[in-house]
Amino acid sequence: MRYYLVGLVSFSIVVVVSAGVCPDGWLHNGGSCYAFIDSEPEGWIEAMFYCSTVKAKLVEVESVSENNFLKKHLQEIGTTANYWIGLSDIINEGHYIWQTTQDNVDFSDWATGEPNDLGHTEDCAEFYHPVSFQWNDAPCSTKSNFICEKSSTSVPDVIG
Ligand code: MMA
Ligand code: CA
Repeated sequence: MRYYLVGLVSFSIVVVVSAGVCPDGWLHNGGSCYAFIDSEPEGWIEAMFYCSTVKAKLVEVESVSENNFLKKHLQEIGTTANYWIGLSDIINEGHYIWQTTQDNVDFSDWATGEPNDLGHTEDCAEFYHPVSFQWNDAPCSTKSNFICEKSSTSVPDVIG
């Protein structure tokens, strides 16, 4: 008597990365999640710290499409408030950089005449409501709304 064990194991796993997922209350766009914080206006440094506590950064706006998405949302919610972004020359006057990543400013959307460092008191950048949310420099101690940004998590989806 002979026994033959014929094993045929066949499997295929196709992993497809589905659309990014954001925590509840965060908006998804282009690989990032955004939280618009309007319940507790903060100075710019406190806004930086708040975002770090939710494992995010004060928003860094690095492209036309990202800028348009954020400005469009601000227009849609009808706010008249200004919103801090993560851009400042607080460390090195006259040299604006994105402060969480220390990235240079390749893309910018300053309003005409900005940044003007009015009264030598303005080192922090914001989406500025009076000029359709183009960017303005303002005193970092001003209590304003702000936007936190973090990467969206991609969820692997086994489909076969
Ligand atoms: C305000 C203040 C400044 C800004 C100017 C623009 C009067 O000051 O928001 O930061 O540069 O307006 O006119
Ligand atoms: Ca200004």
